[in-house]
Amino acid sequence: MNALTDRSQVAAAVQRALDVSPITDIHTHLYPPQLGRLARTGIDELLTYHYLVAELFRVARDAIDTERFWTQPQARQADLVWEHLFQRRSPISEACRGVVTCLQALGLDPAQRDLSDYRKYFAAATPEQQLARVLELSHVRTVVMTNDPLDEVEANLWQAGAGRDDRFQAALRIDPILCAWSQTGARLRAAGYDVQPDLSAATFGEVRRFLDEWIRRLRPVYAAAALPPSFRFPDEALAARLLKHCVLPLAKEHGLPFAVMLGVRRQVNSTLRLAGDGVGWADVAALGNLCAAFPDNRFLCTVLARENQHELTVVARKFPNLHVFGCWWFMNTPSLVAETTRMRIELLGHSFTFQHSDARVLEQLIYKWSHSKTILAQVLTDKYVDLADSGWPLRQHQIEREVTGLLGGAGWQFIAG
Ligand code: RAT
Ligand code: ZN
Repeated sequence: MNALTDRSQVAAAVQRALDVSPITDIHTHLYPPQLGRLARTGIDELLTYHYLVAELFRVARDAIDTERFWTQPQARQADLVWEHLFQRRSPISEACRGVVTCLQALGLDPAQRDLSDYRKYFAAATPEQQLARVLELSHVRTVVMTNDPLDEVEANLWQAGAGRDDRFQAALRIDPILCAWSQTGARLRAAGYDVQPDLSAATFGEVRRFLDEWIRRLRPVYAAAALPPSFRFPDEALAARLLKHCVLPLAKEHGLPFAVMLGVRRQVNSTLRLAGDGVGWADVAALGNLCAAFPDNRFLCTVLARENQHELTVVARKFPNLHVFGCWWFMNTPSLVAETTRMRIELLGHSFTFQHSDARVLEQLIYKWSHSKTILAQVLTDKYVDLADSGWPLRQHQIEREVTGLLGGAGWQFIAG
């Protein structure tokens, strides 16, 4: 087979690889239909996505009272988002454009002025049908959920024996243990675990027992926590001690990677509720220290601040037990995805997971992946053309293999150990 040489051939080969590669979405907040209202879908969910709610309050500060907004039914909240962000102005932000992309991909007319036809369209499909349709349109084969055993609604469903769906893999999320120990300790105590606020050896053992039970119940592919910019390691703070004495030894025992999501400042504006979290610069050196102190553990990492991306990529070069993934949340913005992906390829080759969607609403898989893939196509084409210009023979099958790796294959390999 002839090597691909000119730019149009390379671009076509990359596009084909992107079209045929199945995606593993390594971090989402999606759930299978049997988890009932946790499995969000439809136009009202799309419009009340917290990324859009934050934008609504920016433009309708005088017209909408924040407290009153939260007391309104979801359909009314969606009407307000539609009116202020989609009717009174062009929906040009990334989160707004995402809704437009979804409507178009689903065969709905984005120019529709009222929401009732969209609502009818979504009401006509069963959750199972809609799931199949969206997975097909987005080329997503597997999604990794976010499973918090301290979320009462979710925990009750699993404890009641909610059925599993192979397309949805679990991730054990433990933010409340690492970041809110005083409340979480009290809850664990109430649930019969003999934990003390001071974190004695016996307490570590009890936390471990709790986590162990949930690992056996959920069979997660990794454990994870989002950590604030103040996180340090080593450190005498609770999060660092819990990680050192409890979480990481347990993760090692179960062969589970631990995903560190660095740089979130929770509730910088609590009136916005879920939309009220912000970003701060993280101490990426702490991650390197973790990788060095626990060489037999595997770490996944994504960082929220643009300013931390370069350091994270360099740390990944130093530690083969670290796998970088995705452009997280505020980083999932086309200009930042482009620069971050370009840099990661230049420093790491293909040894990272290009993207995760963070989708909270099923249909978001469509836009988050199609927007990201457009960027990956541009970046990869440039990089492969540079390589061809240097005299390297490029082959279609090789490009396909590498694209499959970037779209989740490399992540699976890392997770599998
Ligand atoms: O992107 C988001 O929706 C955020 O609210 C968070 O869920 C974040 O991704 C997280 O996992 O903490
Ligand atoms: Zn998330």
